[in-house]
Amino acid sequence: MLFTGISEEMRPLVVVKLGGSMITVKNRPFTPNIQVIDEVSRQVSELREEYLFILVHGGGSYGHPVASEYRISEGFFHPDQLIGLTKVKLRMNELTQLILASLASYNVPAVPITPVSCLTCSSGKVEKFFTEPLRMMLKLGAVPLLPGDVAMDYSEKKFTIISGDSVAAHLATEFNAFKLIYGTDVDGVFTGDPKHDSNANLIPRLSRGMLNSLKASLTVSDVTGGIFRKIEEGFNAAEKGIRVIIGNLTKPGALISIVKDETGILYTMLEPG
Ligand code: IP8
Repeated sequence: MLFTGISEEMRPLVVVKLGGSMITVKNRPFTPNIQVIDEVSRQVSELREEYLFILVHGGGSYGHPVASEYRISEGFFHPDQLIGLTKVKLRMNELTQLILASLASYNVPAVPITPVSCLTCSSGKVEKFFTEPLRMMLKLGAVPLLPGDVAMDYSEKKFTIISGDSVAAHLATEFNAFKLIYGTDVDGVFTGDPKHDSNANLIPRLSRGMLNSLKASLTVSDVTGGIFRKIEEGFNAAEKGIRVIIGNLTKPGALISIVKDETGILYTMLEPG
């Protein structure tokens, strides 16, 4: 059966990636940012009257330290890495569970879906993704919730880490989302690191042409490539007509403002082309 997006009578779909930097305390292992998680849940609950949602979350201080200890994203080179798959899953399941409980407390009917069970990769990139259960959930108005995850890989890697950024971009494209929002703990993409450089300026509209100079001034900080992975995946979706925004979802009310195009909120929009 061929599917071409969600039928017109349904609410517009918003895909939100909850970045690890916003939902966890990044420099404190296995520490959630419950306040932020709860505030996002509250906003999703409010927005659900008008929009459908797919929520994707990153690893932050849960998934990344374990994935990097076992060098999972480098692929299989030693049997001792296998228990690392288990340990990454253990930690990511914990984080998913916290988000799920928060969403449930706001009466959001979220259903967790684990990417390792429904997608395969090739050389670290999503190759096949069985999305039928998600489509069926969306038709009912349920909210699929997916983490970045370990994934099996057809190349000599054998396994990899698939970033929530890739999962979110893939799903936004497949379901022809109205918006793809990458939530982080800063207002968007800056000319430098806004946490350490007071001269760094927010880039309100980012095009591919600006990437090379940015690469010289920003660093990559986690096992799945940090901000550049997000930007790269975001451009893939933006070039297919999806509005892609990178914004600060640690601010109360920011998700509602971004979804509804309210004025006064700062963010970076990716410019296709
Ligand atoms: O934080 C990676 O997802 P991301 C998740 O979205 C793991 O890059 C398992 C480290």
